[in-house]
Amino acid sequence: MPRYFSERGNSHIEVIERIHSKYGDRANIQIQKTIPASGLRGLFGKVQYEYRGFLRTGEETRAVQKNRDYETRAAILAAAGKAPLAPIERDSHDTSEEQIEVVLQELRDLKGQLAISASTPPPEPFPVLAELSGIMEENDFDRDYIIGILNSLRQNHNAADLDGRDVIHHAAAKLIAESVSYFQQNLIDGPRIFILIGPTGVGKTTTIAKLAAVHGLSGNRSDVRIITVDSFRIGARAQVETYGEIMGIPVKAVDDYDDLRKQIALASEADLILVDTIGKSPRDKTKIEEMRNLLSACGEKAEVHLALSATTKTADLKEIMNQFESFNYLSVILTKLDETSRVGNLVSAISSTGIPLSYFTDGQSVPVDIAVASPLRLLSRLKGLDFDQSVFDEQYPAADLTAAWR
Ligand SMILES: Nc1nc2c(ncn2[C@@H]2O[C@H](COP(=O)(O)OP(=O)(O)OP(=O)(O)O)[C@@H](O)[C@H]2O)c(=O)[nH]1
Ligand SMILES: [Mg+2]
Repeated sequence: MPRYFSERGNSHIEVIERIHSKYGDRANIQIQKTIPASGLRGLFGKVQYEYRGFLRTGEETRAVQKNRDYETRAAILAAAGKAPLAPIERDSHDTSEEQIEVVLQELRDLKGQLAISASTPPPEPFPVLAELSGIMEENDFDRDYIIGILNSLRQNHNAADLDGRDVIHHAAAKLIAESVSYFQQNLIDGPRIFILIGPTGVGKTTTIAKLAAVHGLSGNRSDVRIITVDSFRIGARAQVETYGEIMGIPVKAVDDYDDLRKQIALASEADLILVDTIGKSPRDKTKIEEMRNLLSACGEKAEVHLALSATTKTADLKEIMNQFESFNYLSVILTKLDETSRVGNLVSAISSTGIPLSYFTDGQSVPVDIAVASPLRLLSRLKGLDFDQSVFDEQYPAADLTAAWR
C-alpha cells in the first residue's frame, strides 16, 4: 500500500522545495491543483498551489536517481528554448507530462525574472536623485562612484531634503569636490626641486615652461632653473631651450645620473629647479625603471609630480597611475582640460587613489593656461550640477599660483 502526501504553498517553487526537503527522491507527484482564495479573500487574496502524490519504494527511488541527470538537463535545455540532446528515459511511475510542464513553466518564469532583475536596477524613488544620477553619467563618472555619492546622500539627508533639488545638488557638489584631495606645498630649506614625469605628449614641457614663467617672471621673482633630462629625442632639447631663451631662464640638458647630480649641485642657490623629463610609455617598464634610477640623482628632497592628460581613457588612467607608482609622485597635474567636456572619469579614478591634484592646465598658451587645482575649479568643469559657488569660494579660497610656492 503506497504512502500518499499532499502539500500546499503560495508558489509552485515553495511547494516543490518543501516536498523535496521532506521526501527527497521518494516523492512522486501525481496531481497539481491551483486553489483560489476563498470568501472575501477571493477578491484580494493570493491563490494557493497544492501538490499530491505518493512515496516511491527504495528500488523505485534508485531508478529515478539514475534518470535524474537526463531530466535536469532536459528541463534546463527546454527552459532555455533548446531541445534535449538525448531522449529522456523514464521509469514507469515517473512524473506526468502535466507535472513536467508545471516545473518547466516555473523555470521559464524564473529565467524571465532573472533577466529583468539583472538588466534593470530598482526604480529610484527620489526624482532629484534620479536626475543627479543622469547628470553624473553625462559627466562620465564611473558607475561605482555614482552609487557611492547617491548612497552617501541617502544616508545623510532625510526624505524632505531628498526632494529638494538645490540642497541635493549642493551636497553632491561638495561630496564630489571633497572626494579628491588638493596638493599642499610644504616649506623646505634650499631649492625646491620639482620633477615632472608622465606619458608622452601630455604637456610636460609646456607645463614646466608655464611654471617657470609664473615664478621667474612674476612680481615676486624667484631664481628659477630648468633642467631637461634624457633629451635624446630630436627637438626635445630645442623646445625647452627656446622657452628658456624667451624667458631668460637658464636651461641645462643632461643625459646621465652624474651630469644630473652635478647640475643640481650647481643650482643650489636657486629657489626653484624645474626638471623636465621625456615622456615614457607606461608599458615600457625598463625605460621607466631607467628613468627612476637617473632621477634619483636629484636627491631625497626632490618632489615628483605626474602629468596626466584629461583626455586619457579611464582604463588607461589607472594603468598609468599604477605604472608610474614607483616614482612616489606627490601629486597629479591634469593637463589639456580644455580638450574635454567630461571629467567624471578622471575624478572617479583619481579619488580612488587618494593622490592629490596640484595644477590644472587648459590650453597651449604659456604662461596663462595654468591654475592651482581647487574644489571650485574642479566643479566648474562639471555640466548640469547647480551649486552655490559663494559657499565654496568662502570655504576653499583658491590659491594663487605664485603663493603656492612660499
Ligand atoms: N590643448 C592643450 N594643449 C596642450 C596643453 N599643454 C600642452 N599642450 C600641447 O600638447 C602638445 C605636447 O606638449 P608637450 O609639452 O611637448 O608635451 P610633453 O609631455 O612634454 O611631450 P614629450 O616630451 O614628448 O613627452 C603641444 O602641442 C602642446 O602645445 C593644454 O593644457 N591644452
Ligand atoms: Mg616634453
